[in-house]
Parts: sequence; C-alpha cells; structure tokens
Amino acid sequence: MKEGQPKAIYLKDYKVPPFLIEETNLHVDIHDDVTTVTTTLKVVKNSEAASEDQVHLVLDGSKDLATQSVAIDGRALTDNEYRVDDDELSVFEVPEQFELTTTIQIKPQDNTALEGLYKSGDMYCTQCEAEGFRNITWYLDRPDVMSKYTTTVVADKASYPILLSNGNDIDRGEEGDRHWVTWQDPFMKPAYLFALVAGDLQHIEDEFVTMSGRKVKLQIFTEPHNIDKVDYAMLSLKNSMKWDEEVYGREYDLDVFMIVAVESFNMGAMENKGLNIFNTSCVLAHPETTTDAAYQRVESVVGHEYFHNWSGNRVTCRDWFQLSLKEGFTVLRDQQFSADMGSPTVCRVNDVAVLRSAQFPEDAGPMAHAIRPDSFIEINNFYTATVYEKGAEVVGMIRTLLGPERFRVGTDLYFDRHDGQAVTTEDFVKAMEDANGVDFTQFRTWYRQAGTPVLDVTGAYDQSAKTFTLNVKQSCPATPGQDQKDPYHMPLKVGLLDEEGNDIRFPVLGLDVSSVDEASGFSAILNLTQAEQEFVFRGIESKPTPSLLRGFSAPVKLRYEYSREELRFLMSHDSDGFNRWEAGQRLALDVIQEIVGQIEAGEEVTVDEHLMAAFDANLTQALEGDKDPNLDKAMIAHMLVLPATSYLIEMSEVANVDAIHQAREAVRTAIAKKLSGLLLSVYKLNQKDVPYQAQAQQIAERALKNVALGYLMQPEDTEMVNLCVYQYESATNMTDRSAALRALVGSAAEAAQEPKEKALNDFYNRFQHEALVIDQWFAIQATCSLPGTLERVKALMDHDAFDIKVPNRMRGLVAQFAMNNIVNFHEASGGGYEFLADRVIELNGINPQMAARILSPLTRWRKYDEERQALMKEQLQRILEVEGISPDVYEIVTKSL
Ligand code: B3K
Ligand code: ZN
Repeated sequence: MKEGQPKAIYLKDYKVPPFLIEETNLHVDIHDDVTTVTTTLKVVKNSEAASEDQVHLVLDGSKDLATQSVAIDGRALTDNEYRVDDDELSVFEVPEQFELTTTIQIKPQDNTALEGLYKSGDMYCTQCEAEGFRNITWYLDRPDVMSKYTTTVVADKASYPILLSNGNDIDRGEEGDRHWVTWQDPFMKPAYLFALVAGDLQHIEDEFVTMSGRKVKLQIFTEPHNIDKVDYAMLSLKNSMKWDEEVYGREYDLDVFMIVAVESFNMGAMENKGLNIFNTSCVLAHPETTTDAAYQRVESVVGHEYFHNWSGNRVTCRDWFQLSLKEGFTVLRDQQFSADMGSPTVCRVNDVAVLRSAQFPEDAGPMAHAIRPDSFIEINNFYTATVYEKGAEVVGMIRTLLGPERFRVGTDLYFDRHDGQAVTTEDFVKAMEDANGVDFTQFRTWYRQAGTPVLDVTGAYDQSAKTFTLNVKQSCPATPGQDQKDPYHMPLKVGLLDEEGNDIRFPVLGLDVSSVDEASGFSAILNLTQAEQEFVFRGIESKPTPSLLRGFSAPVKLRYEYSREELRFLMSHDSDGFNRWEAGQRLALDVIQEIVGQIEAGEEVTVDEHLMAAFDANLTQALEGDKDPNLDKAMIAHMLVLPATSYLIEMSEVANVDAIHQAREAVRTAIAKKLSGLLLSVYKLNQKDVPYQAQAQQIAERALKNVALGYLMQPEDTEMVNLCVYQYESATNMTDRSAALRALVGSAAEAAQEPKEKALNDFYNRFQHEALVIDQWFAIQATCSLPGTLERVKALMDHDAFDIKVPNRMRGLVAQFAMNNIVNFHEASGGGYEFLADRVIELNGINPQMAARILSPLTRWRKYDEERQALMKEQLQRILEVEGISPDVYEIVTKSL
C-alpha cells in the first residue's frame, strides 16, 4: 500500500481513456529465477479525450515490475524522459501516435497474491481480472482499452513443454534447451482477458461443429495425474456450446477453445479469451473423488465461463462499476443452462437458497451495495453475491417482465449493437427497451439501490362481490449511504388456488398484468410499481389461497400471514413447484422460530404437529413415488432439508445463535425419532448398487438416501452408527462416502467416537494424493457442529497437508469453519473470532484478496448480542491496526466498523 489511506474511486468520475492501444506485442521469457517481459504497444491519442490529459502517457503497473528500459519508436529514453513511481509509469510529452517498448523483470515464483503471472505448483499461469495485468507489464489496465494481442512465450523445453496464450498459435520454434510459441488473438480485448500458461501438461481433445459448420478444436489441459478427470468438463463444454447456439443464437468465434486446470486459484475460474483457466475444483470430476454437487458445479462453471465469450468478452464492461453487466447476465445464463440440463425447479430452489443465505445478509450488512456500485476502494471486494446472484435476479426480472421471446429479441439487439464494445448496464437496459418498445425507467432503480426490498401483502375475500383483493406494500430498508429508497418496478407472479387446490383461471382484465403464464397451471405476472398497490381479482367463487411470488419472481422478502394449515395446503397442492418448497420452508421457519422462543423462555420444547405431518407426507410420497407425479425424488430430498442456520439468523432481528442451533437440532431429532421407520425405508429403497453416473435420477436417489441418513444419525443409536460405517466402507462413489463420513464426524453418539477417527484416517490415507478430496477432509472436520471443533481446527492448521497459501486448502479449513460452522465460530468466548482475525492478519501479507474474502463473517456483528458484538469489533479493530494493511482488507474493515 502507498503512503496514506487507500482512496475510493467513483463512477461519477469516469473519463474516457486518454490513449488507446491498437496493438499489443508481448515477449515473455520465463526462467526459474526471473521472467523478462518485453512489451511493444502501438499507442494513439484518443480523439474523444481531452487534450490536456494527453501530454504525458501514464501507465498502470506495480512496484514488483523491475523496469529495465523504456523506448519510443525504437529510441531508448533517458531518465528525465520518463518516471517510475510505485505503480505508475509516466512517459513525458508523447507524440500523436508512437510505439512504446518497455522491458521489465518479475518473479512469478514469489507471487503469492496469485494475481498477474504466478506459479501454481510447477506450472506458470495468469489471473488478470480485474487488475492483474498491471503485475505483468506497464499498461493501460482498464477494460475500455481494447487491443489486438500477439504473445510469444519462451521457456525451458523439458520443464514447460506446453506454452499457451489467447487465440491461435501462429509460429513456434526451439533453440538449444529452450523453445517458444507465438499466439495471436484476432479479437480486440481488454487486458483482463489476457492469459498465459506454461507447464508440463497433458490434454484431452474433442471437436465441436458450430451452427454455421465451422470446426472448433476443444482441449482441456491438466497436470498428468488429473488427466483421467476431465471428461465430464468436456461433455459440459460441448453441451454449453450447443445450448448457447439454441437459446441465445450465439456461436463460438475462434478455431480453438482451451481450458487449463490449476490448483492454486483465488476463485472458481476465469473466462480469458479462448483460454479459460479453471480452479481444479470447478473442472475435475471422477466418481471416486467427486460428489454429485461438485459434478453439478463443474457443469455450471464450465457453462458460465463459456457463456462469457459473448456476455463479457465480445461485449465487455466499460469500467468495473459495470461488473454486473457481464456477471449478472452470465449467472442468469448459466442458471438457465443448468435448469435445461436438469430439473428447473430443483435448480431454482438451489439458486434461491444461495441468494438468501449469501446475498440477503450482504444486502443487510455494512458492505451493502447496489448491483452497480458507485464507488469502491478495491474492486476485488466487489465480486460479490450482490453483483453476481442479485445481478442475475435483476436480469431475470427483465426476462420475466418481457417473456422469453421478447427477452431474446432484446439480447439479440444488445449483442449486435455492442459487439466489440466496452459498455454499461445502461446500454443493456436500453437495448431491452429499444428492441421491445417498453419503458424501463423505473426498473433502473434496481441498478442503483442496495438493500433487499420487503413486500407486505394482505389478502381479503369478499363473498358477495366475488372478489379477492391483494394489497401489496413495498419498502426497502436503509443501507449505508442510502436512507431513502424509491419504489421498484418488479414482477409479482401470483396464482390463486381453489378449495381443491386447483389453480383458478381468473380473468386478468383490469389487473395491471405484464403477462399470463399457463405452463403448468394458471398465474399472472403483476406489475408492482408503487409503494402501495391493490389488485382486485374478480369472479372468484370461493375464498382462494394465494400462491405469491411464484418461481421467486423478484429478489425480495415477502411477508404474508399464512396459517400453518394454508402452508400445508400449498405444500401439497401448489402447481408452482418452487412455491411448494417455499411453503415447506415457511412452515419450518415458523416452527423453528417458535421453538427459539420456547428455549429463550426456558419452556419445554414442542415441535408442532403440522411440521411433523408435512415430513410424514413427504417421506410417504418418497416411498410411493407415483402418488404425486409433480413431486419427484430430487424435490422431496430438498423438501426434507430444514432452512439453513445462516438463513434463520438472517430472519432474526438479533440472532440468538445457540438457541437457533438448538431449535434446529431439536426439530431434526424429533423428526428422526418419530419418523424413523419411514426414514429407514426411504434410505433402503434408494440404496442402489449401480455404476455411478452423474445423471438426474441417480443424483436424486443419492440425495434422498443421504438426507435420510443424516436424520437417522441424529439420535444416538448404535445400530444407525453401524449402518453409517457400512455405507462409508462400502461406498463406490464420493457422494456416498463423504455423506457417511460427515454424518459420523457430526455424531455425538458414544458408539460413533472410535469409528469416526478410524474413518477419518482411512479417508486421509486413501485420498492423500487427491488434493480436492483432502480439501473435503478438512472441510468435513471444520464444519462439525459438536463442541471442541475450534480446537480441532487449530490442530489441523499444523497438519502437514495444510498450506494457507493454497486457496482451496485455506478455504477448506478456515473459511468453512468461519462461514459454515456458525455455532462454533460464534462460541461465546470469542475464540472463533480471534482465530479468524489471526488468519486474516496472516493472509493479509500473502494474499490480500483471500484475506478480505474470509473476513466477512466478522463484519456481520450487528446481528448478534452485545457481548458477541463487542468481541467481534475488538477483532476488527485489531486487524485495522496491522501494519501494512492491504487496501482489500482496509476497505472491508473500515466499512464495517
Ligand atoms: N470473471 C471471473 C472472476 C474474476 C474475479 C477477480 N477477482 C470469473 C467469473 O465470474 O466468471
Ligand atoms: Zn463470471
């Protein structure tokens, strides 16, 4: 960090770039001790910029660039013709257009921040988004500067036989023990999409023929020991390419598409043009080492990065405030893709669960920001659930308001109009309006306002007039810097159920409806635009039960006083699959909140019969599958999962962590005891001896079986422990083996204590050479809710296999503990907080981006009791006092204190 405090930058200060870089020529000469980068840029003054900004050329860089020389049009500059400050190179009084050549030296082997060029194990790789390219060379490192890249990579032939960069390889050669390859990318791109890889890699190859008949070579590279785990990613890639042609009319543009798997990576994957770089966790898959959930993640991330080729690369962002332009839209695209590949309802349930447990708390916390923020200190802190997941919901609402066909007309116009440009979220909304002749003026509120809106809904039936009136009030809580909120324009999808549970086909005349949906029942999409609105449904013969916010049509908290009977009714009759799940979640939430009250009042805990009956019905349905054809096994498995502790906390004013945990456990135990017979039958029925496939039916059966196992292990029962041990030992796939291990580790039963240590040892020995499985081994222990886990986590820090510098390993132990072990992290002594603060301080000097990311649980202190608040703030204060605090960590800590 430079002297003084890090400064915020503002969207309102945006100016077009003073210079443009038409061509970029890189020569990267890799040696084990030092890497030399020689860069030649064809620079011109930007005719749209102010001339007073064009006297000196100022390039972005970092203090780690050891500048060897600077030349203009082949003439080396003298010391008084340029100046290097820590992270800026100023070249004085430059001509209209010129060729600038710089030579710098870097040490990628020492780059632990994993931004720019760095080493993951034995291979070299890059990560340039958002501002990593400036760690490789002096450059105008901003997304609105797009250039044509030619890159030559030179390295030792034996150690780095594979040399990759973006585009097509146009030349190669060798000299002595070194070799080189030149790559050229015909598409103009911003620096953040640059990539380079050098390593001893193997690959698999396939081909995709595009809709216009062009052949594209597909390659996936890994280190040799992982080459048996990339077939599923290849299949997912081909499915993605086909899907984007069919659904969005988007064809791939280069002759080759490459994916490289790397072990040390700060996030999931990166969409570099033609050369995606993936965290191994998002590309490798094999039945013995990969769970079903991880298989599904591979499919969705492969899709996501591929879809960026259009939504992000061909049409990119003007500046980083526009990040949601590419991320929100691309998340929506990957969600649609996963839905089309599997079950749409299950996907929607999962997506909403993520939104609620990750984004809602963010929107309610000190870092709350709009999907298009207006300022930031460190852009890496804004790769958030808000920009991604809420961003996807916002684009999804445009789709819901327009309907799929008109949305497609809108995206076609957007891609055609802006191909090759760096644009804004405003350009996106404008294209949607222009293509469809609609007015989204009010809708734009979603882009500038933070906070989760609340809908307070009441319903009144008038028997004599045969009307049902919905009164909807919308509000949005204040967030930092935004006290007053304007009403949003949002789609509220509703249906009305008659007494038999069938959808009423009500007349929509006179209602403000943007469309009617008859796909599986009958719904109307109401246009909400005002702070308070009334919708009168006419011709309703008897008192209906409203099904509100079907499909979760807007990212809001909806409040409606449903009775428990009504929720049970919706659970078994709603034609909207999402709302059937939602009714179950509401019922469970209501019951758990009631028990929290009982615990706080020192009363005896009783679990309401409505919830027990609902679980009974779901389990019965799981056994007699044909009873209700709309409720498949995958959905039942989801309906048997209680709301996550993080969501329960989010839904409380001041969260009593211990009472919430106890209440949730009490419900689990009550279900397990009362319904043990049904649970065991469901378990046995879904225990199949078939070769593993990552296919919907099998995934659903494993999910159901393992949810049942979780409940069966809840009471302390020796027989069930034996069953679990048997599953652990006989499992032929990672889904079953890890579920059994997790259940054993989480069991307080006396009989489980010895088997759990035995299984943990076995698991470690069996998979010690599989890094991703060892990450799971750490995570299973870190997320155990039994007392004593913090001590175990601390001890695991000293394990030979633990390395805080490798993000996957760090996340497996530290982040899993802090984020997914709420009861132990918030242990009353504050030991969990101190542990996390220690890790943040340690990581601050190693990998600031990771340090800032794991910090977020401490920033949520407002949700907890006074003692915990004080302890959490104390740790934040301690972090703030660290010498050399990175801008990443500084921003999060100062905003949250
Ligand atoms: N665009 C990248 C994320 C880059 C994060 C930089 N801190 C992956 C993705 O969203 O597809
Ligand atoms: Zn993305």
